[in-house]
Amino acid sequence: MSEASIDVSRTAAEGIALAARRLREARRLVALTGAGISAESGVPTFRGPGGLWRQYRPEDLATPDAFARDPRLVWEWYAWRRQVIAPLRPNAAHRALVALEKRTPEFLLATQNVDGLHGTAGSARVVELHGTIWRLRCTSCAHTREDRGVPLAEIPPRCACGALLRPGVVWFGEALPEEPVTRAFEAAREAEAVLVVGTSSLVYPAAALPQVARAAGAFVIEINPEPTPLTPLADVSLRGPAAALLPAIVEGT
Ligand code: BV8
Ligand code: ZN
Repeated sequence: MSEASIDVSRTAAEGIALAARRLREARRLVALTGAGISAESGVPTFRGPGGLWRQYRPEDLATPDAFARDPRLVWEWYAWRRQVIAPLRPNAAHRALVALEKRTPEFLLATQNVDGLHGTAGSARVVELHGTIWRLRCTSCAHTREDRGVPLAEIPPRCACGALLRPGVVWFGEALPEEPVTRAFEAAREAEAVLVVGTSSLVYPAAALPQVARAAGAFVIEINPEPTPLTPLADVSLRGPAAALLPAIVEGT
């Protein structure tokens, strides 16, 4: 039975203090982030109010079928997202995770985000479970490159070999990159605490990470303005925005 279900009257301040204590005591930590941690930097979340683009849902565009059917449309969506994200900066929540990483002997940040803001903020021990919007890779040869050019020279971009380039992200129905997933789940099995920030906990296998950590005995801390399917499993679930709550917790550690 998680502590959250024992004392539902706990105030936010008590939750923050408990989370801060657990993070201070932990030598082995895993953090899982989703689109919500970048919301206060201005990045539209996937499923929130700003998540729609023209009349399309992300789930309809972030698939190999959509790309095969209409590569130009899918690239117009990614080009728009690159254009929106390019000028944006990390926020206090990204920076709080950098501070936490520096003071935790074994720390791993697993992000579902493709915006690259954790790296820009200075996170070093980070795995991008769903890839990055700043990488392009060829649909035919092995060519892959980092490309932060905004706007892109041509849409859809093409490889020197003539084939289409695609965004270096993981689409629905595609396997996640093996090395980041292995690192993330190994760390989750060893973690004493897992910090879950700004994710709707709907997309697998990323959403399984906190559950694996919990099954191995980790203390589960969630930060989200809304409840999620993870909330009933969390030891502490703090209702609020990451850029306010995360610094408060990390400063308390
Ligand atoms: C796989 C990259 C198997 C691209 C993304 C049926 C058919 C096919 C597949 C499936 C199926 N049923 C289930 C599946 C599996 C599927 C899945 O889980 N689907 C879900 C929707 C049910 N998963 C997959 O397909 C994965 N692959 O299973 O492959 C396989 C195995 C072997 C061989 C072949 C195949 C691939 C999943 C990855 C998909 N790619 N993105 C791109 O970004 O363009 S997922 C997409 O959702 C984003 O990456 C995003 O990060 C991720 C999760 O969303 P969130 O980050 O949580 O964002 P969201 O908007 O949902 O929520 C934001 C949250 O923040 C909210 O809770 C909100 O309250 C909160 N918030 C808002 N403001 C703040 C805040 N929090 C804090 N502070 C704030 N200020
Ligand atoms: Zn090529």
